[in-house]
Amino acid sequence: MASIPGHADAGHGHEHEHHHPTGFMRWVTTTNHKDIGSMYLWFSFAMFLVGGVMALVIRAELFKPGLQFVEPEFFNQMTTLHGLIMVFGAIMPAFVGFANWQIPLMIGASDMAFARMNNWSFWLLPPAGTLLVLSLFMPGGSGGVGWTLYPPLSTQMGIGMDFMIFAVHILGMSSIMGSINIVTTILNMRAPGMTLMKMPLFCWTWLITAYLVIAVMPVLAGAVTMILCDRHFGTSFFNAAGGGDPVLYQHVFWFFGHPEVYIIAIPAFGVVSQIIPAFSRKPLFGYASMVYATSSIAILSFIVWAHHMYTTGMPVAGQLYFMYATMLIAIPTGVKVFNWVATLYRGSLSFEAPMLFSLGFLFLFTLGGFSGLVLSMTAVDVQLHDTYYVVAHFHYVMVAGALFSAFGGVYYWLPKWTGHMYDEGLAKLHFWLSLIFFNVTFFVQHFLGLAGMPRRIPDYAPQFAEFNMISSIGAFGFGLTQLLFLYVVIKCIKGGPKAAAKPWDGAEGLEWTVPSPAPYHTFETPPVVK
Ligand code: CU1
Repeated sequence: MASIPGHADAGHGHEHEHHHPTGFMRWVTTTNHKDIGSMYLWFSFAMFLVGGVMALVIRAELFKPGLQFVEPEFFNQMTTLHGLIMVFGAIMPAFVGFANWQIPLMIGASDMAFARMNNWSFWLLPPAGTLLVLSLFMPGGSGGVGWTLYPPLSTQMGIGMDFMIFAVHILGMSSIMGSINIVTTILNMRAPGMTLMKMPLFCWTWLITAYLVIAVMPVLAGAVTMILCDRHFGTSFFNAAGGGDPVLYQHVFWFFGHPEVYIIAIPAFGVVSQIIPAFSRKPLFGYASMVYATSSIAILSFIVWAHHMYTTGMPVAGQLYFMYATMLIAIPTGVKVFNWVATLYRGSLSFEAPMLFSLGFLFLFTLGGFSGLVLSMTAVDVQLHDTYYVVAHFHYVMVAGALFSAFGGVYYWLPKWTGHMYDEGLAKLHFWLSLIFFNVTFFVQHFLGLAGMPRRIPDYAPQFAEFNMISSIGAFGFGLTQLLFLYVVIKCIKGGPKAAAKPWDGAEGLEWTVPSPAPYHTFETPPVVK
């Protein structure tokens, strides 16, 4: 214990006075994985609200045809920042928060391997989030590039782009350091007897995700650095007039971008793989096949990137390759979905909020997978490219997939984190309202896309009016519902019925997917060293 530098709970041999900072300084200086996990989760929620307000600006403008509330230029900045903030500021930090809280507890480690780097990983996030938002206030604002920052627009627009490039660099550093911490912790700090194939599946999914992060975040950094060079240092990577090619950016970006989809999805798989067995009172079905399927998804995610680029004019051989390679991912994904269903089969099921969100995840993520399969087909995608069908598809994966899983994880672990039970009635209400409003918002967007409505456009032809009105009503309902989530969480932190050592009828004992005894640092014996 004492060998871990800066561990907040551990007394340091060389420190004569035991001064523990309190209040704000405690959070600034903490090296404790639980503190840092909480900060990640709160930061993520704050960014979720910021990105959510931007989504509501978009949906308000699209409520009816014509221009109502905002200028087209501002609308385009909203689509750009909404995407960047949700991907890098909300979803990724949320799952790093879960990793910080749970991985040391699950593998029986005293803390994360590099406790001080952990602090730094987190504290890079607030300045990066601030830079993203500040880009809005620069001359030209955040531009209309979208979260993908495509040239030529990104090489020509105002100084807001430099803010976003800097933010992406810092966010990348943060997630790479977080991932190095996770890999090192899992590989070096497991309790005796906990072999890799005995780890709770959440640890496996993060181990795999961390490798993805370390592999592709530098690629994104390279892509935006090339934009920076084209902007300020006279290069022509993406400038046709100087011998470059804007399509090169798309290749580099999506070599990062597709694995990024799985950086978001795979930890969500991990959370759901903890919850479904606990509320089925059965061990996870097909543990080993889950590990292999998740690894296969991660490997395949590197070789499918150009399915985002079918309309750039690829050779037919390239189109066929990327189509079939993309379809291949459905196989290991199917293995996972069938394993979750088999875990449910003949289980002793109960339907508390974590289970409800996991079942919502299972159903709706699979639907998002199917629309992904539709889009993987080149001939179909050429029709649907940059339409609302794509927007509907990836929101099923990102919101009903990653976000629902995160909600489930918060409710599942909240009794352990706070010592209190949350208000189950309100949490169930949160689930049902989220489920209904999510589908009201996004299901109709499939129809808009099939009818040809383009994405990232502030105005539209009158025939799209009805579905847009429905979608906007759903979006405001979904947004308001999340204030209920905030209320339930705060209420639980402040008090409520005391949570039992095993709040879910002991079923979470199955969190250890093997019959071997749990490691000694479980929730029951928290690793507090005086
Ligand atoms: Cu992709």
